[in-house]
Amino acid sequence: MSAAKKPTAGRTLSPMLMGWVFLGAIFAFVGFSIYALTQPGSNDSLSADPKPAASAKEIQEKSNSADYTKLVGFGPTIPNKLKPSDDIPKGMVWIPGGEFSMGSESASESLCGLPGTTLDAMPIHRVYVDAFWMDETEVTNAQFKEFVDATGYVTVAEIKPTLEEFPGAPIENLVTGSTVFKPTKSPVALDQYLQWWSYVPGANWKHPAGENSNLDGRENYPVVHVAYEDAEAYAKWANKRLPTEAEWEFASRGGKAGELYAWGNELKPNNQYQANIYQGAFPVEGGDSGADGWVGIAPVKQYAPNGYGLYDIGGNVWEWVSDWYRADYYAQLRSKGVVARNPKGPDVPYDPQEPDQKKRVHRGGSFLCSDLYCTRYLVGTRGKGESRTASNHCGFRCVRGVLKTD
Ligand SMILES: [Ca+2]
Repeated sequence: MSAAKKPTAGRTLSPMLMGWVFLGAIFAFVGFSIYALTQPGSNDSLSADPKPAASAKEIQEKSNSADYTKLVGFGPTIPNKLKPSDDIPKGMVWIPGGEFSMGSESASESLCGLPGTTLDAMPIHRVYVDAFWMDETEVTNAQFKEFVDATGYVTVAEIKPTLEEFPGAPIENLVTGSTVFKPTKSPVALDQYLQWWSYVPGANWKHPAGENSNLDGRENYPVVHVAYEDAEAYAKWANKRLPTEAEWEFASRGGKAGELYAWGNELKPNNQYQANIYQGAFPVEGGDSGADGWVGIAPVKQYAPNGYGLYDIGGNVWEWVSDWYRADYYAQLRSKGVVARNPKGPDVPYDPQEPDQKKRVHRGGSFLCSDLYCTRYLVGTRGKGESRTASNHCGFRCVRGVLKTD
């Protein structure tokens, strides 16, 4: 993000809205996750610990004595032993909770053509989360429609921007819409993301590509074009909530410890893709070969679930979690020298690259992530987005907490 792309407060709007002179500012946060895709993790103070990783036994012993901070690398995942009741909520799976090592490490960066992918996901630190239920899939269009039909809820992308939000904008430019990926006609430098994202008038969850598109045949696709508050409203209606970042990562690791992906350490075990990501020249028209079976977004449940029965926990669409984003949050937790218990994120958001924006964390990566460009389907890595900004590659799933285990 160059200094010229000064961030603004509020949601993403069209260049038409404020005039082209503000293009940079507007697209500075059109690209919440674009931004996340393109930018190094952020804080230079988050450096890798040079010490070699200890054995799992050593880490477990140290972890039990709350002195694990003398060690680096991933320790074991120690799930709670409590079993779920027989009353399984529809469409949810049991996540036992427990203690685990959270984050990513510098070695993972070698997997990504873009440097800095894991910086804000370091250092690795020990975390404990209670047990909970989690939606087995991202919330679908059909599920979101049930919510809207029952409540009359209107999403942020469907609300006309006002002059109060954007003082000085020409009246004719105050139009509803959202951010849509548009592949480029020819190869472009990957540091110019404005070239493949557009603010599309009329785009919203019911019209994902713009006003002439609809959801016919897309009932089982993840809902997109939802801002954080839209996801939160759905969760409340469903008697659920959004996961914390720690809950999300515990769940996504599927009971395993320190592996690169939600499904293991190989991107394509037995030469089979395990998630809907992007293969080929990014972001060029026709560049995505769809070798994983899908070009663009896919219906839910097209790939095998992870160890806890979660589908598409990597790839397909980014997922909102409830934590505010701070680039140095993991370093803060680690510096306390104890296992972080049910961490809920920092009290105040802060992204040093766009300090005026209030961002929440995104997790999981999307159908636009590739080894050339993003790789944030790496299970320990993080994304981020301005909380009122929606796009066609970000959705969510919910959780329901049921047990206290301490
Ligand atoms: Ca794909």
